[in-house]
Amino acid sequence: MKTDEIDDGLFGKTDVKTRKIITGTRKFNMDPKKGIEYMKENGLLEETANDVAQFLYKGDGLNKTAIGDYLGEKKDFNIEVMEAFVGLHEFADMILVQALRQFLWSFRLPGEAQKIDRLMEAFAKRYCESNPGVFTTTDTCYVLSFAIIMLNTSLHNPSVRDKPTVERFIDMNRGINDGGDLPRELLESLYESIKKEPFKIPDDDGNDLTHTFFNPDKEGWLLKQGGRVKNWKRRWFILTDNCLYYFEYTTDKEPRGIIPLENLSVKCIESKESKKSYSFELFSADDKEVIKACKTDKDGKVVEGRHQVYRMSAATEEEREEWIKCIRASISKDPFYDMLVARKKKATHKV
Ligand code: 4IP
Repeated sequence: MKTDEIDDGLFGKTDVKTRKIITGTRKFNMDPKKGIEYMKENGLLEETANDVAQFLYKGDGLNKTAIGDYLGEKKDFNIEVMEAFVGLHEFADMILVQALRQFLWSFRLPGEAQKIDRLMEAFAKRYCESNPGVFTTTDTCYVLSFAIIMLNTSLHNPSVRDKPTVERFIDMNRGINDGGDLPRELLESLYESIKKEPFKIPDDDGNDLTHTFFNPDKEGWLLKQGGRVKNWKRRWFILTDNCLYYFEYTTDKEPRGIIPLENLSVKCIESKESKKSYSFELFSADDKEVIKACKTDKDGKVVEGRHQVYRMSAATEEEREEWIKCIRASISKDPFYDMLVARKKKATHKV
């Protein structure tokens, strides 16, 4: 029967195509570059950045971490695709939080500082083009976007106890509109939106935006060994803003010591090397040097620390692992903070 034959033919053809799409999607999710190559070779995608961007934007069956990895690559073609991808987002008449929600839902933001920077720069540019007159410069939009993401962490991460008020949020963003202030109503509406509803991010594997790349904040009791006198003291430690603060009591306002983590590394210490169990150590590349840190001496004076290494001991293996993980995350996000600080200075004219 003729009709059946045609149907069969079409069906057969579609089947092959569908199978190829499924294979391409699987390949993409395992290795984005290979997936795209496969799609191109099989005529499922054209060679243009626009076509690839459309495919990623549609995202059928694609893993959002893989999309983020592909978009974050530094190669010229990937950057072109990334720009086209950002251009497919419609942000006109959206307040910044809405636009950010939409954008951060379309792929998983990669963890590397340079990649985050490129993607967020493109986002800020697109938002400003679609909403002329809201911000004076792209830098303002960029800086405010991160202020919002950090606000999301502070308001919704249970380990951050000190929840910022709307007034603090407004204060933190003073001067970022090319040296001037943003309208109060705008900042209030952004604050309220985040307070009411935290960001949702794709592929939720427990690492949502309140945990990844910002404030892997942690606090808790640890034993700390002295610098010159090697005795052990129980201290309350707080990890925040790439610094470790330690206090005598949880309620103390002033820390006994502050250890900036910049240029330091952390490692696990085997029990045979330390009298204390579950120990770990902060050390610098040059282990003969004294680590840059400050402490309060017996008379209450702030003096420089005298440690070549800082050795700490946790109560359990899990606690030790958690501290090491959080300290490492805090150290590795550092270049990103530097970039953000530089941009904020530009936006507030403090360069
Ligand atoms: C002190 O011993 C404490 O362990 C201090 O810790 C430590 O300073 C001192 O190291 C060490 O001598 P005593 O209490 O017996 O004097 P904390 O300040 O937490 O009480 P760090 O630098 O570890 O804070 P040195 O390097 O100052 O001697």
